Amino acid sequence: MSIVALAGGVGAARFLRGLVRVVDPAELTVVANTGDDIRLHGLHVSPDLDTITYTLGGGVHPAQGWGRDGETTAVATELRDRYGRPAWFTLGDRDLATHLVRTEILAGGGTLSEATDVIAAAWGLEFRLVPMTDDPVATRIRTTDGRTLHFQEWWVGERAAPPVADVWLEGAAGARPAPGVLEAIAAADVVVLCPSNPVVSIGTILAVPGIRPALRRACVVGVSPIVAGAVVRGMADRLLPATGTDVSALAVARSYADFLDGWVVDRADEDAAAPLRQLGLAVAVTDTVMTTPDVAASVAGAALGLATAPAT
Ligand code: FO1
Repeated sequence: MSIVALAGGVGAARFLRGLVRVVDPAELTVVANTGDDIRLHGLHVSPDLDTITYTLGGGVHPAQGWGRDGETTAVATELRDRYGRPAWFTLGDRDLATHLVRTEILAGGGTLSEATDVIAAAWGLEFRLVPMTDDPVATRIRTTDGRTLHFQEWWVGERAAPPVADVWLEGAAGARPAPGVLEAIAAADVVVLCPSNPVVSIGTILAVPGIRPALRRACVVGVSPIVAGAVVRGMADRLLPATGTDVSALAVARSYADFLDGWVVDRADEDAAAPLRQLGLAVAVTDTVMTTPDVAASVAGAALGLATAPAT
């Protein structure tokens, strides 16, 4: 059974810890968002690729969900205190090794996919991890006071305080799916949308030309990232209104209606099951807040179960 998972950052990584327990990782391709990528101190940082790599590779900072465990910040402190470099986005000492390897490969003419292969192999990942594109893209936020910020400037730099007027993936028009992405989707028995941010994680993957049409031809199931009208983590509730989508499991499923076949919702959203089924979706209702890998495995099982079940 070949599986493709579309993934963002922390929520996706938590879900993937369960997914790899219920499928053969050798049959799994994870397509990760690169709209969060940012160039800092001359280094190419890919937060969502790294969050997935560190979490599934066993080296993530457990409380943060991003960055390395046992991290230190000697270099970041020196950059700030001795060299007066910007310090709003902290790169830890161990994390820097990843960005140095990635940047070295890119500087040598390699692609982001090639760099990802090297890093994933070093972390012993048993599934295939690919960026959504190897082309330069960046998620941009236009705030209601008229400024245009890089996603990280808004999310980290300004603590997501400024109200958002618009969100888009800069560079999308010229971006091509990374090698193997469309082939993996075409060959997949099922494509799973991880419970990631519908705007700046799943939405950005869908913005890469070719991916959304490919999903329309595939069996696609997803896990709602919204529970009882709220996010489990992150800031989707701050961004969904800017895209005209209500903050609800039902509204997010509707926004995927042109390609979605099944949707897993939390027990708190049981009342969404009937309208979702009227949309023609297969629906599973279960505990979706992934407090442990066991829960994540049951959520993954519920999602995969929709792929084989007839539309109920
Ligand atoms: N998030 C923060 O709130 N503050 C940081 O200084 C920070 C640094 C950082 C460095 C590397 C990395 O991969 C992620 C980092 N993040 C930080 C989290 C990052 O903003 C998020 O992981 C994603 O971009 C959104 O899911």
